[in-house]
Amino acid sequence: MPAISDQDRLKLAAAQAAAVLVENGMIVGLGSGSTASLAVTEIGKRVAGGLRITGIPTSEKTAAQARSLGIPLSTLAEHDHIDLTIDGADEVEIGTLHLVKGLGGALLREKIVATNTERLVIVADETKLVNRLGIDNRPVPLEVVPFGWQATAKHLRALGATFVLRPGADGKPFVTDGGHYTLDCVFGPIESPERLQEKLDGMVGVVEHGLFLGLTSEVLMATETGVTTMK
Ligand code: A5P
Repeated sequence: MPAISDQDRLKLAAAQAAAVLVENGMIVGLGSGSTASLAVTEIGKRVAGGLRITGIPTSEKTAAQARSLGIPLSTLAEHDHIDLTIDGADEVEIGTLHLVKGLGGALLREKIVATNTERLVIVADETKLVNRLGIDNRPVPLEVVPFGWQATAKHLRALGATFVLRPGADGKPFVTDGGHYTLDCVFGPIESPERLQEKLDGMVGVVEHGLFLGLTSEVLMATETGVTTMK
């Protein structure tokens, strides 16, 4: 078996700490990305041991993983109130707990699930902690409509962003579960995420963006000294 990296060890610690928060009878949002996937595995072990929950997956990949573990799944059509969602993040802003999400390619469904969740628990390792979103030119992913995406990109350029149209494994544009393209946009350090959110929310062609503001209930942050809860 390949040796587990330090970062993977931290991801696992956060995932395990989150999985124990799941209780019998809960409707549970199942996140996407490598850290959330470890949490799904842990939840799967508990379901195999008799825990009864219903999962709402945030991506086709997570749905497939959950099915393979025997986690019963449903949809927002059946359950529009989710008790607890466990998901990862690409950036966690210290102080506000604002997030950037979407490098894993599932931000639209993740945001729909997060918005309908009572308690959003983010699992992350310390590499995700930032003083300001967008620092070090980290990108904010955007799901955009393929039709006329170049025109949408022109408006993003006017906001001062540089961007990359995310490629898929086949070299063609990556297509999300919702059939959209992803633009990974660099805005630089984001002084006012709220102002940027307002601009992106109002931009035709942008389906959703990776700024998750005011949605997080708590972050389970794994560091070398243990997992701390940030609220
Ligand atoms: C998926 O679209 C993302 O929002 C992930 O939650 C995020 O990219 C974190 O992924 P990792 O846990 O793999 O870093």
